[in-house]
Amino acid sequence: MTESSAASEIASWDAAHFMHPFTDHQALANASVKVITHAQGIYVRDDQGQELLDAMSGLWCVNVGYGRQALADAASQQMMRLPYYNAFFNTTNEPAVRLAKTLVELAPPSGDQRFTHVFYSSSGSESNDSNVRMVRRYWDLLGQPERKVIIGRVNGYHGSTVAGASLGGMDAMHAQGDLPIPDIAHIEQPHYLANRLEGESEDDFGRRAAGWLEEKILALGPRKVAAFIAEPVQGAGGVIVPPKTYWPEIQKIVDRYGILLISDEVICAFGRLGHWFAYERFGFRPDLVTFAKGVTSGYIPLGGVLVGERVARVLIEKGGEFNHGYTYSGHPVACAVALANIQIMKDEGLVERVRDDTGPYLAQIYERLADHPLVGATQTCGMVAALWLAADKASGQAFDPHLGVGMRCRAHCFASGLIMRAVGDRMIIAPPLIMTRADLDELANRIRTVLDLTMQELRSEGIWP
Ligand code: PXG
Repeated sequence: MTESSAASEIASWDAAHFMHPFTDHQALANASVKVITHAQGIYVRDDQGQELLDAMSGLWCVNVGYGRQALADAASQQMMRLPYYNAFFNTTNEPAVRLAKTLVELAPPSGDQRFTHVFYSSSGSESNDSNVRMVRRYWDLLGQPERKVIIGRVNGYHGSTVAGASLGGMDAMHAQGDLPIPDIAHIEQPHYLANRLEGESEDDFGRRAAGWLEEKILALGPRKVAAFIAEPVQGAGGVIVPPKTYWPEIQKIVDRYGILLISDEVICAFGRLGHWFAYERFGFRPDLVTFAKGVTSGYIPLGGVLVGERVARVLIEKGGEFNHGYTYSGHPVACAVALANIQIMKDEGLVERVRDDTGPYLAQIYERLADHPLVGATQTCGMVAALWLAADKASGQAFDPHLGVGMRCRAHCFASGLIMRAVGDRMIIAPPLIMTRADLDELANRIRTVLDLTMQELRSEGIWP
């Protein structure tokens, strides 16, 4: 069998049997599927031999890049020593313990509390389900069972399970399957370009956007509110970086009403924003921190929650048995890979590199890309960035959404060997943290090329002057 006949079989079996996540399968059948076969460093390769610069790190996760022998070795050695054992019935395993200790040591103190414990799952979605269980149990144990409502944000993303999708604020997800579940509420996102008032400064907007939390708490009744959950920087929503006044004001409000604060750092932790955990960058003090993705650089599924002393003490000292957990909580192979991944990040100084060198350099690159006629605005934070494609740069007028300008740009990206994601007309990236300045220059060249190609296409159709 030749390689290409094998490839066409894979594509037809894919259409016949594989139900993909978040996919319109009829549209996929018409578009034809791309089979990714290999990856090395910052590049992935498909079955046609095309090499693509992966500026999305897979799906916001391959922080140390592809092809790391140390991670494969950690997995295979752990598989041969102890591939699996549960942590339910007075048993434990060494990688899970070592990783929990490592994670709480990496997490900076959250105000006057420390992170003391880790609850493990296998994904971000499950971790947020665990958050819902822990938050409700916490308030029950404190004799305030009426505190049930968890407030999330419009356009926030917290996963795809029933609880995760409910906490998130994606209309398209809520429209399928009667979501959100009861006792979840949402406030508007701190998206300056979309939600500012005429003449309002970014700082003023940040404080006003945080004020929506207080308004919601008061509308619900403060004694009914259990927690607020948010991403430090919204990822799947389109890389929306809040104004610097936002998080300090949110902190004041959660303190004022005594509600728990959950920082969903599934994307933002493990160096993505130049810190091990993003709450440090924004200076707020969460009680629970959701993690997944970058903890293993996506080499193997692992997620979890860092549990601060405030919650851990109540659950442990007052709670008795917590009737919640997964077969794979503390999976030894996943935890061994995470330990090896964190070791690579430490040895190569990747967190500091993003904070002091490549993060600021990416910001410079995006300032220059903002000059492109098609770009209405840019935002970066550490190693995430967004380019907003606008119909009129001067007035900031958006394109008619029916033109699908973001999707057109994404098609040019793929054709030109670059992976960027389109969220509406926001083109977003989250490149591997191993990228050097030279890699980022190459990325900038490819981005400029696809912007030019997109502009030419719009011009040829009379959409652009
Ligand atoms: N929280 C956040 C902040 C996330 O970004 C999850 C939770 C859920 O994690 P799992 O491991 O259950 O997928 C995520 C995941 C996108 C996209 O389109 C983003 C995610 C997942 C799928 C697609 O950008 N983030």
